[in-house]
Amino acid sequence: MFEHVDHYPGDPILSLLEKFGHDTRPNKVNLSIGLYYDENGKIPVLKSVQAAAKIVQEKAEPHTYLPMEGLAAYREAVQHLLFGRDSAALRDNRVATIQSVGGSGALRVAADFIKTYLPDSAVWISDPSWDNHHALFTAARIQVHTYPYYDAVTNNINFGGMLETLNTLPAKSIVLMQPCCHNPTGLDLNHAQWKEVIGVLQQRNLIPFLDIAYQGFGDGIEEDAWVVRAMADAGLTMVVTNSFSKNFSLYGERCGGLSFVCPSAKEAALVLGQLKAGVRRIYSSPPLFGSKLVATVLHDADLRQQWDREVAAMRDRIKTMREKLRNSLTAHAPSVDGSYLVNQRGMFSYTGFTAAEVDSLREDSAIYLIRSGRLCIPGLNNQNVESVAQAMAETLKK
Ligand code: PLP
Ligand code: TYF
Repeated sequence: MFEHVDHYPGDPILSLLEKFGHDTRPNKVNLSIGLYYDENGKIPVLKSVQAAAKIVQEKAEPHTYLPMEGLAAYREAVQHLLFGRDSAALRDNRVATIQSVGGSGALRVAADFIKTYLPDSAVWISDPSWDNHHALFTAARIQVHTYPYYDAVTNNINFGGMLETLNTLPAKSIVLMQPCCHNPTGLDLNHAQWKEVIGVLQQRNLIPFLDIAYQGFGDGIEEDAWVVRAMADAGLTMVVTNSFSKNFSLYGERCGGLSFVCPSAKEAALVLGQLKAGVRRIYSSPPLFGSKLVATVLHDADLRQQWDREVAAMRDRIKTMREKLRNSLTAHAPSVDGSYLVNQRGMFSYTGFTAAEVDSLREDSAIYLIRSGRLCIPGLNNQNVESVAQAMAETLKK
């Protein structure tokens, strides 16, 4: 019956994690999958989230269904976090927001909506981008194209190439961009460059799709939402997907959001209705527990402050590890320019290492990067950063 079913080779990132698990070398270092690890190599349970869990537990509310669009308090918190409390779009009721099954679920529900209501629009993603972007839109039968983003020669953004391509796109094309901490390159546009992009989006009547999975890991929770707010304030019609997997360390609770900023309150109401219908057809309603945790933290002044501090601690540790790796690498290989390590932001650095160099690091030194050369900074700690730098320097000398 199922002989004809295609073999699934697995997700390259998750397969590599499995391989790491089977590696028996005691000094092995995992710098592959995008998870935030603390200084002790553990995935943290945030104190603010622990306190919220206690509050939720003590209330002992029934485990009832959430509505299709999710928990109201959670949806409001998502809106304030992304658009700011004083957002004109929110005040005018022009934003339709649903709770989603992680950031991935938001992307898929958005993709289904786009396929139905903008059937002629293709999606343009950065080259490179998170691999799953391609898969999620293709699954919804949407055409996916890429715009230039990473310049391997300069290890920087090819902004000219990006703008040139955006300037050729037909009206109503969807342009997927990451507001901060770009996965996989760690390279973000600066404000001046974003302003230029906003100009092109307006001029050509393009639809920005902002996917923000690392809010707070770049410059700060508010700061990292800058372009979301700039685009909303510029009056653009746009889609925003967000994930709390990383900044709440709530990976498995599947907490995300999907927001459409619409030209009018009437359109926002129509869009919300169809997003609910889309959810109903796929999974009916989102999970309850994680949404209560996030809503509890974000609506309680003390817990919110505690969360801000905990996100700041994660962000600062990432920055410290970037500096330490750069300093040690420069000490071991003075001719290597390691400045990219401190110029890139968020969880990831694109090292420019070739697949052969990544293989050599893994086979000779038990250091695991993604074959694209992506290095996940939070896998570093004070115990391993020196030996990683040394191995990187040796690999570059080979
Ligand atoms: N978007 C980007 C850029 C990501 O890196 C990720 C996950 O790491 C997601 C979306 C999906 O997030 P989630 O794990 O919440 O589905
Ligand atoms: O890019 C990453 O490493 C994260 C984690 O199927 C991830 O996005 C990787 C693969 C996957 C889900 C999450």
